[in-house]
Amino acid sequence: MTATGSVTVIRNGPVRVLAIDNPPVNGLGAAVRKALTEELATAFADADVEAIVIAGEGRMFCAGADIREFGKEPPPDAPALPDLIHTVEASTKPVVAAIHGVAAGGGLELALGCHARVAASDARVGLPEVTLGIIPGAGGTQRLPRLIGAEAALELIVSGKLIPATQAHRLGLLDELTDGDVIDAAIAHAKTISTPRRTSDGDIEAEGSIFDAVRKKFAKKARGFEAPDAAIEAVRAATELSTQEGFAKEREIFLRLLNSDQARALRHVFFAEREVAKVPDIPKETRSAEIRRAGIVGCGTMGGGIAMSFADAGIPVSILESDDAALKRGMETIRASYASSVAKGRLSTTEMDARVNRIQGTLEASELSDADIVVEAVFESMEVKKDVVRRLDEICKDDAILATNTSTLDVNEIAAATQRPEKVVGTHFFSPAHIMKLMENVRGEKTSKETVATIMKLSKRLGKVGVLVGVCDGFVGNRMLYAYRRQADFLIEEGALPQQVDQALYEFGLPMGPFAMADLAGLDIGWAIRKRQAPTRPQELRYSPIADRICEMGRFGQKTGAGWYRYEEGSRTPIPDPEIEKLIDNVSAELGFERRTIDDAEIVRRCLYPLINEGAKLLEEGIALRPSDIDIVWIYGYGFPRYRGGPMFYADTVGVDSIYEFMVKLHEEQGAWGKPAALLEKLATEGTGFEDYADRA
Ligand code: 3H9
Repeated sequence: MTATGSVTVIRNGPVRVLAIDNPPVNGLGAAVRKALTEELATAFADADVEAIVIAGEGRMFCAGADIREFGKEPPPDAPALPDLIHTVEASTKPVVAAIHGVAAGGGLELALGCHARVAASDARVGLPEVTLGIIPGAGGTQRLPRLIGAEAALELIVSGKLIPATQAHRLGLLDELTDGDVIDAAIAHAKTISTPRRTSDGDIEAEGSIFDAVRKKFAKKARGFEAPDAAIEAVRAATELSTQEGFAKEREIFLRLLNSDQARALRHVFFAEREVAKVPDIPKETRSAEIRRAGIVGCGTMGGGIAMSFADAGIPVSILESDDAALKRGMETIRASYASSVAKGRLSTTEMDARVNRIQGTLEASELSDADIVVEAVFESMEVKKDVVRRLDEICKDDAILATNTSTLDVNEIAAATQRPEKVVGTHFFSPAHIMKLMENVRGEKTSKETVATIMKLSKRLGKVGVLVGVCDGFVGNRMLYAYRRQADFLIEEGALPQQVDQALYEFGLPMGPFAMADLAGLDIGWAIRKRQAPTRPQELRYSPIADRICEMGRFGQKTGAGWYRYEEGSRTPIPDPEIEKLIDNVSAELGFERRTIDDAEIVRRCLYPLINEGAKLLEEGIALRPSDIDIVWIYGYGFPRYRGGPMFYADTVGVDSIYEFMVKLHEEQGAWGKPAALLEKLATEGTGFEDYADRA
């Protein structure tokens, strides 16, 4: 890989200003590190230079190490970042960081090596390394605690969050804030320094309890992640060892994590999150429509949540309902949801009022006539949806986009019910829609490029991650979910229990297993779909009757206090139920299964490999654009553990060949349910994986 970037002398007086110039984020790649080392040496040697300011060109100060350099062979050229920062800190001439935009990771570590930090008051700073599966590896875990105390440093490093400059200033991380020119302010500040203050000087102490406290605080968010614990270990070293020993300890941990599976997976997700917004045949310059007003049809759970997403993003929205009582109920749910955010301290009353005021409930369809987009969120039935879009087509202005929030239906058929199929698109929100970040944006055969560009941009504006997918039953997420779910049902017929399947998948890293998830979502909708599909279900394929029997008992999940589990009054904790175990035993006997012991590893393979196989089919069919898009769908829509990189990345870590072999066997046992995807077979035969496939595409 060619190292890019340079360092420019942008002001040349007694205070020399060096600016990192490596668009788009001034990453500290090898060329930048070399150039900065050379410019510093020149400035140190120049008797006319009394002090130095380090700044960044363009949008920000610096986003840290160049992540693309990680894990590459041969390793990048010297100087290494820690050495460069030691050089800065050791300078006998004052060095000041002038921070605007963002100082993140190695960028902030560089600033910590400076003798003072001046920042624009709207800048953000932080050490997000743990989000990449590593720890700050250029002195951050040793210098930051010495500067702001171990407790505050721990919080910043373990959370991985970027914080506003104002907060960083209060913590003592930044010496000065300015609303004016940050370089002018840094030059003025540099002139006031007589003796450089080195952040790494001296020892610090900390109460032992702070380490456990932070571990506890982040336990839920950090479950399964290796880096947060490693970061705690590094900060503890800052409080127990000498500075030099601490630096060595930090480096050792950093290098240990750098090429771990988790760090590779998290880097993959970092780039996947950015790639997902790019649509190969739709260039960035493609015209997109401006969304000033939105309309929603249907004030149920989905409609209400979608309306809140618009209101949260500052877009006024009207919700249409046909029934006055349903509208009142829906609006009340919206208000209650905002009020609960206020009660939890997540929202101010003023902000709640502003958001509620942006949502207008109406019984008059004509109120949607000036909306730039209308999202229908009515009952999941082709006839109902077609009828709604047909009416919208008549009411809405000519250039309005008509979006359908279907989770399974054919968007082409829905589009064909209108005179504007090029303006029809699927927007599959996930429930609860104002919280879940995923939007599957479904491109129909006739959806125009402008409509796609508008929707992808809108997702971002709504604070969502939009993934562009093609038309098929269940799109990407749910189609893969069917394959996963089916095997979970079969496993309990063969010998496992719901709680064991759920536990194995929870241990794998999912937020909950399939049975607890079904109880949460409600079992009745799936039951209705299965009943509808029953006449056309291929009789030769295996079918598990257990879910239907549970519904026949009137158990629809949490909302009825019982489903796959039972629930105590007012509690959401699933309790294994002997009645269900008896039912499972009976079904096993009826179907002629001799129940056997099934271990957790088998459960994970049985549920996940068919899911991955379905992902390969989606790629083959062009429904998903890239393996990494599928990973994003599963991370954002279903809580697939980010540190495993998503199902397709995980497949590569397991080895596509072993997944293929597994599917071949399942095919023999289960017929079409186990049929290996042609792409899986191809990659297995080649001895490659989904990453190679993506690189070639
Ligand atoms: C580190 O520093 C380790 C050290 O402790 C120790 C070393 C020894 N490298 O996000 P955007 C690309 S680890 C390479 O859309 P925004 C990104 O892929 C690093 N590339 O912009 C995208 O490319 P493309 C710790 C990077 O304005 C483009 O830049 N630092 C890097 O929405 C624009 O990015 C971090 O974890 C990078 N470091 O957000 C910070 N950063 O155009 C990571 C970005 O081809 N970065 N790119 O798709 C961020 O969090 C955000 O980029 C930031 C700006 C908030 C800075």
